Amino acid sequence: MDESPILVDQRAGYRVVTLNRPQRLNAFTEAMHRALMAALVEAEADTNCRALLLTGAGRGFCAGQDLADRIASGDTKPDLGHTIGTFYNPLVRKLRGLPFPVVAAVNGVAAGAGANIALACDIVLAGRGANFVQAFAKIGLVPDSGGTWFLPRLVGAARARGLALLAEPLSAEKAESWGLIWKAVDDDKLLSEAEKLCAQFAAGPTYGLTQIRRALDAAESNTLDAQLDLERDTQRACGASPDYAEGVRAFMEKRPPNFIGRPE
Ligand code: T3D
Repeated sequence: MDESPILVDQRAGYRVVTLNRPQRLNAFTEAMHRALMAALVEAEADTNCRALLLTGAGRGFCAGQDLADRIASGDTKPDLGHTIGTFYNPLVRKLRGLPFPVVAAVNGVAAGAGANIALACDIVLAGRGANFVQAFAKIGLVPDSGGTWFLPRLVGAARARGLALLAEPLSAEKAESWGLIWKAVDDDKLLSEAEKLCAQFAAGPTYGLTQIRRALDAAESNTLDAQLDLERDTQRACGASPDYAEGVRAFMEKRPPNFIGRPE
């Protein structure tokens, strides 16, 4: 097994990024944070990259913060606000702001920040053997990496409270039926299904797709009035894009569109 904490594989039009500390269920160390951020920045700078697949090596997706690093600090009180501000929050912001869709392929347990980083992705697929655990309450913490924001919005207040306060594992199938994730799929089909989605996105109208994400995120805090204005402005920008022109032409000519993925 490669020792690098993050593996990057190039595919036609997208990248597969794998969290690679399987012996610790891909728990986050500073080195893994830095390598993951570098991989995302590099993908963002590559104009040929039009989707990203995030998954984990081994039997887990990600077990959140590596707690061995916390015990190592002994009696010294760690400043968790510092690590959240330096690593976890920038990671969630980066995932949410990438100029292409991000697909999480949750291949096993997703715990603590690992669960919420999956939820920050645009589409979450999970193998039927996977589960999601808001493990924070078990160690006296609160759901971070956007957990307190994502959970009530995705599953409603009562289920969000139950998940956060009880820290019980939620199976992939229940996560799908609760609306926490897009789909639970057979474990042996997880990667191929996620790659299929990425290939679809990589051939899609990338600019328009990211504008959909932006509009849906804005809707979380906008009034209907403000959202209608945002839809008008976003549609104006999308309507001026070459992909819109191509999409309409292709429809009228009864052929598949050939999108370039850029706003101009
Ligand atoms: O600190 C900050 O900067 C603040 C930010 C916090 C963000 C957070 O994510 S806080 C939450 C941290 N994560 C957890 O509390 C989850 C801890 N892990 C677990 O509860 C369980 O391991 C799982 C439910 C994820 C999986 O259980 P299971 O039974 O499938 O596996 P296991 O046997 O517990 O784990 C396998 C190995 O991975 C084991 O090592 P060993 O005994 O084989 O040498 C275990 O210690 C290790 N491991 C799992 N999670 C972590 C970990 N090692 C370090 N840190 C972990 N988070």
